[in-house]
Amino acid sequence: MKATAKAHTNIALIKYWGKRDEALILPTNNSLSVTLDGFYTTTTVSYKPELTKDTFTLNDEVVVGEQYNRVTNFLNKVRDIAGKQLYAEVKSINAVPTAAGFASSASGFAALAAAATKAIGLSLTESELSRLTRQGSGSACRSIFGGFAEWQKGEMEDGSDSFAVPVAPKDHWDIRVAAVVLNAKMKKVSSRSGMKRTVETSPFFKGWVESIPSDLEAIKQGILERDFHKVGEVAEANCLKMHATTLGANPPFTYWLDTTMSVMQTVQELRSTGVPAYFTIDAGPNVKVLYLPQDEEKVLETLRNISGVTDVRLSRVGQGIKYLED
Ligand code: 2P0
Repeated sequence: MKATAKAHTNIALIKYWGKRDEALILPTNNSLSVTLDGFYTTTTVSYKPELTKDTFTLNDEVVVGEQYNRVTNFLNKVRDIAGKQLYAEVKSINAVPTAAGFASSASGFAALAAAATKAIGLSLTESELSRLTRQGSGSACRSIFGGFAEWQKGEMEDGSDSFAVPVAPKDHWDIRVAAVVLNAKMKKVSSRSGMKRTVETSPFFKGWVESIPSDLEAIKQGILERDFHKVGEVAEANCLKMHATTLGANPPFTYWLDTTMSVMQTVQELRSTGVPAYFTIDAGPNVKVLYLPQDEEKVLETLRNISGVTDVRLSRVGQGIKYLED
């Protein structure tokens, strides 16, 4: 009744931005991401008859409140599927520096889903695991797979066809991602509430959704052909479109800070000097930069010299869910 799993974060190149069903976490559009090896969560789940409720520690600290509720609600789904009403001790270690602005919910829920289902005796296919993981946090369903993965939104109202599928494995292509950490702090609109406000109020949301199929087709072709310019161009434009929808929301908001803009402009300038580098940004101010291995030194040096940048963390393409021996 005990299992440990490791899952990596992912960065979306085609963003998940908008839900059509908030309870089931069903998205309005397909998204596509690359799994990253530098940032991961390792989670051990042990079901114990003596427990009267679930317990959850993150980096050895007891977690309570909303974060705890999301974990225990997710475990309820696992218990329902298994038909076993046993409480669990959940211990997670995050190797996702929160300052790097990577959503730890992706690696967190992917590792939790894998460990919780294995420990309770379920043996799910990767598709089944991805579908279940989605109900913990949407972007997490893509972290079941390594390399490049697409979350297919599905058509069914019950979410049965909404899960991620692999697009290309880890070893298909050695691209790199630099996470650029900024020193500024801001009052954060969570991705959950930000996308909700956008869906409900932004007149740009319709255009966002309509633009997804052609972006997806182009980026998948670019990935399969290892066409870095194509992948970078589509990813950067898709990110800008996502962020444009927030400016149209009521009340309007943006995740960008002045340094976010500096990094974006520096990446575009770098590109004009012949170094292929492209940016993408999630629901926060930090920027992720895509580049090729041969340009690592130049990209790193350029990013580190931007005023307001405190750290740059590098990552390669990562693997999918891994079960560890207890
Ligand atoms: C993504 N983001 O595709 C997009 C891009 C943020 C911007 O997925 O409500 O934490 O748990 O399903 O997965 C962040 O949203 O939201 C996210 P929930 P999640 O990575």
